[in-house]
Amino acid sequence: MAAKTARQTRKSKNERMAWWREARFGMFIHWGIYAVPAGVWKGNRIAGIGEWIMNRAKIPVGEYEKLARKFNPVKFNADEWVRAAKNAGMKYIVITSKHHDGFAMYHSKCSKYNIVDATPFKRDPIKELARACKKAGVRLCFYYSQKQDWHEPDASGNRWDWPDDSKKNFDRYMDEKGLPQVREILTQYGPIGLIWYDTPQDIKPAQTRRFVKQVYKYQPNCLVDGRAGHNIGDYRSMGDNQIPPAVVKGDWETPATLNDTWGFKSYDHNWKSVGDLLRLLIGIVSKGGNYLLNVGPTAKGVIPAPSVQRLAAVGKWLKVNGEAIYGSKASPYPYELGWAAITTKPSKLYLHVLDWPGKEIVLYGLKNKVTKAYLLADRKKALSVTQEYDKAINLHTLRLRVPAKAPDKIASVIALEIKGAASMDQALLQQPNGAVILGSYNGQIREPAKGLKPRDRLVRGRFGAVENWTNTKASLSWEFKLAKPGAYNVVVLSSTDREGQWLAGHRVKVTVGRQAVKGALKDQGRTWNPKAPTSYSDVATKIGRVSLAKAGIHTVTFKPEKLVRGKAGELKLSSIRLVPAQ
Ligand code: FHN
Repeated sequence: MAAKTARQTRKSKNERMAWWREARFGMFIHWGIYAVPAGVWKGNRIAGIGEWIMNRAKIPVGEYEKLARKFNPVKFNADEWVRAAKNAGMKYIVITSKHHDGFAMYHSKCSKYNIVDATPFKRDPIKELARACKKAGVRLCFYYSQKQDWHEPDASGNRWDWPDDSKKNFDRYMDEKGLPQVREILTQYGPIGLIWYDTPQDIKPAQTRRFVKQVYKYQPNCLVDGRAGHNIGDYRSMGDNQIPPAVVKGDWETPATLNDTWGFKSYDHNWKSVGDLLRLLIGIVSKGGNYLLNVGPTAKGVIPAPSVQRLAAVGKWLKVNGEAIYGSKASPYPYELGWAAITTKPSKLYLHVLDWPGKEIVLYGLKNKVTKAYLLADRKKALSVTQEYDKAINLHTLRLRVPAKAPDKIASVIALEIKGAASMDQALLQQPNGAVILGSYNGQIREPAKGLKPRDRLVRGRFGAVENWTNTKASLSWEFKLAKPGAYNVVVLSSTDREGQWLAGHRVKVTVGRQAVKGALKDQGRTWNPKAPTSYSDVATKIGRVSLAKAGIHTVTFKPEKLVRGKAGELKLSSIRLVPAQ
């Protein structure tokens, strides 16, 4: 009967997704009894993310369970948490109702292993959070680990207590704990925005379908994230901290950390700066995604102050510039601009300027007529606009007169009111400061069709670099449109590994039209790669200079000539840059 009612009241996909598409920015909360050890077990710091301590330290269930008795978050205040989210400009909260450790952070009737029955706290924080969210107009959503449950012999993940996989009966686990708990979280706390399943691992399609149907059965308009398994769900989840290098069509979200852990770790102080967070937010939204940014409260129930402070600063920026984020759509330009990012709304284009050039802003490629331009920080003052079109090279140029000093030192947003739907040149264009950025993610891979083993083929890495340069038969090339003829230095940017290790010495050749420059890669300076988590960076090597006499389309090809091998792995090419020579 319930299922029938559900079907009758289910809205269309667009209607169900509407709030989420409008929201763009949400708070992830990883909170559990793993906050008690906070990354330290028996005096040893356990490497990796905090909520994985049970697994990383192979803590037997009987011992881990005892943490519940020490979990007494007396400082927990639901209104304060919701205020932190609201102050940050976040529109939804996704909290771990049960993570991989199997401990329910709400009052579960089908497992005593929950915060009300197993801890001295005895309160149901989810009930308090639901009330606070309702009051503040923030959507409450739940994370639920559907396949891994290290507390249960029939679920996945705990091989230190139950090594024999053949004895596991996952359907039994689903019937006895998984599905009943999903019913509980959907029936005990009012309307839920979405269920965030995670790590489907080897779950079978039929099992995923049961988990997803369970959601729609009890709350037909609740969304399901992209990690339920088998590409079933309402939107796509990127990998953790994964930012795609270019616009991605469809609905997607990046779950991301504020430091290097999800669950609280007492000694992880590697907080991203406010500038990093804003650049990530703008970068994600300009590519069409939602940013789900995590906080990991302590065992006392407090969101760490460095998180709260940074979030408040993001919220302050959003108060001025939120129009360019909430409900906006991805950039109509398919490449990263670098100096700026673009979002759009009907008849509007927002230019988020990250490197303020002073006095004049030039944007290439916008085809629409601009009827009005102003800073979101100073809406009343119209900016003077000129638009030109160079027929010979088919190049549209927009010039804006702007204040010499950036109104915001991280990102200043200019709103452009335009005629018609935003439309931009789809060619890779030179940057207004003269640089040409050829990102590996949009380079064309050329490799012999035959004779290369699959393991020797190039791959596109998660953060846009082209990786696996194991041989000298492959190349990467681009076409771009040059606006300003002149002399250019050729700079190769290659990525470090996760630990910041990088291998020097690869000999490479870059051909620009008929000119070729060659050289060995050496570390001449590093830049943080904003698309990757903090530990990655790009290493720059200038390998020569070319002279480009004519404006218009040019071709660039990158090819390795000799590759070296070492502990830091192979070459990972991030981009080639042509930088105006002084
Ligand atoms: O294993 C989990 C991890 O603990 C954390 O919850 C993240 C958040 O996206 N998801 C899994 C790893 O991808």
